[in-house]
Amino acid sequence: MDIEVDALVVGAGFAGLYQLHCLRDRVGLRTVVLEAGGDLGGTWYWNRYPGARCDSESHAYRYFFSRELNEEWEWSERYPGPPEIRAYLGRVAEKFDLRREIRFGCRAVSAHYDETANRWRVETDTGDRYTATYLVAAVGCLSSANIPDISGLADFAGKWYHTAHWPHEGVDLKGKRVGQVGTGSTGIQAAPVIAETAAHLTVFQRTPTYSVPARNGPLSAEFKRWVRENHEEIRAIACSTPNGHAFRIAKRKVADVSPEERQAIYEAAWEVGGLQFRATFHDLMIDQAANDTAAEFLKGRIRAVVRDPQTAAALSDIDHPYAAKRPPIDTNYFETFNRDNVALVDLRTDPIERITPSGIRTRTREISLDVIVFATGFDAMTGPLLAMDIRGRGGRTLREDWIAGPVTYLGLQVPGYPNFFTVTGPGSPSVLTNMPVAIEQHAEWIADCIAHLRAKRIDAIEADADAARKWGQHVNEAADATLLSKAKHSWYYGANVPGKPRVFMPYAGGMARYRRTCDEVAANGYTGFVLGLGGAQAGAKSVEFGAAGGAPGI
Ligand code: NA7
Repeated sequence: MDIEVDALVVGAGFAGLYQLHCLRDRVGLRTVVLEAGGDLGGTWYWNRYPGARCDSESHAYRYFFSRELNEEWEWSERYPGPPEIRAYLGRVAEKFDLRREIRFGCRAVSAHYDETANRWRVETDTGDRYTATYLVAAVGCLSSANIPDISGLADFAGKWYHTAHWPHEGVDLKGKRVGQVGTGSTGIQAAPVIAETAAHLTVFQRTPTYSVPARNGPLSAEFKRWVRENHEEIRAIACSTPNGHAFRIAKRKVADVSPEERQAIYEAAWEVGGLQFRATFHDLMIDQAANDTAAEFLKGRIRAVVRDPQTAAALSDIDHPYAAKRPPIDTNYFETFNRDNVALVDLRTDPIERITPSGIRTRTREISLDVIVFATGFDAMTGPLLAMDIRGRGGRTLREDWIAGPVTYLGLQVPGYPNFFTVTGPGSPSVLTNMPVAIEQHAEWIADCIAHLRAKRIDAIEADADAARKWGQHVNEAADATLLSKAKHSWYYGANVPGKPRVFMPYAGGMARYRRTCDEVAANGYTGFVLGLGGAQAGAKSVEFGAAGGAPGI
């Protein structure tokens, strides 16, 4: 089928849904959304592993554009789980009548820019062909699963699963010997729940990591009322913090308080739980000595909880500053290692050699397994974009153009790809923030930009190559101004995927500052973008981003 639309959006998660609403209902475009999954939800459609839960607190994990929507929706727990998030998105789709524009079970496989027609030609795995003036990738940052290439996997006689492709009908782990590879945010959520059902769980840990208790629980009627009545205040905080969460980062520095006060502050934050721990001091992410104090506190907690000294040492021997890699939050993760049916394998001293038909063989032993769970993360940020065959001007491919790492202007556009936008693309704060807040800002900016083009009868917008180069430098400088640059083996640098270029991908300058930059760019006539084909109506190209630094998100 050949279908002509004004705008084509790829992905029906938080980003695609809101982008559809903005483009169709605010700008008035004929818009279609392509979604590979069988229903709404994006990451929450696919991630159904045991213990899956959002790390953002529910009162801020939502759209803020509609007060009415907020009044009609109540989260039940402090951190929502996938079924409740899917129900929320279902409610959004129903309220704004979004489903009729979404084609489920339809994956965009290629998107080629036709220079002569100034149109995007998109093909799907269902054989449909779309032609669109505007193409928006709302494909998510963490949607391309990273399945490690460990020899022997094909011969494994048991079952194996990646957490991001968990079977919708669930997996019965009762009585099974389970091996879990990976101890990031996902593995830390999964292990305690798997251990409750499985006969035995072996956790294979490559890099130990910090974790703070999530302290999940049902929300009180009083809190729910407070959320309903304080929509604007919560929104204002989430839009003004570097991380898009609805809590402020303390202004004090670690050195401003005595060691006793510091200890009391950390203990109180530990009791509150969650990502707010990162907000205890202003300089945790910019000063190594300050960070060391938080790191020591958290390592001490691991040693206090885990009874076996060897296991405690392996779990707490952490080699990077706190929050320099994505900081997980957990429910009884370290406590799980006190169970009789749980064991830890430290891959730094005893690496995996291969998978055998009956389990995993490390350098020193063979561990028999019925099930392997890969909680091994994602080909983050660039993976979902590069999975499509995207071609811009002159037939150049995005894969060629990003061979040394992603090149974007503001994480919104790529030079050479007119009228192609990315929601929370590489070079934007994205994964360092509470995602819905970053998504809302991008979707609105893109819609306003397209409305501007149409009002002024401008046929195209494209990132200027020089502006993108400068933005790339700024993204690097912003990371280097923080301790994020001290964990070069993080997925923020693409280090978890063999062969991936080591480039810091998200923007660490903070969401609030980034929002101001995007607003200024638009207010000044889209500086750094070329407006109109051939640059006849080029926007002013001079573009300054100020000094890097500041408190990054988490
Ligand atoms: P992460 O944070 O990338 O964690 C993946 C884990 O898997 C991490 O412990 C990795 O160790 C480990 N891993 C990856 N590849 C291997 C191989 N080949 N062998 C052993 N261990 C491996 O992904 P998550 O899904 O936990 O979290 C992603 C985001 O989702 C999270 O930040 C939230 O935003 C939600 P490594 O640290 O690379 O040594």
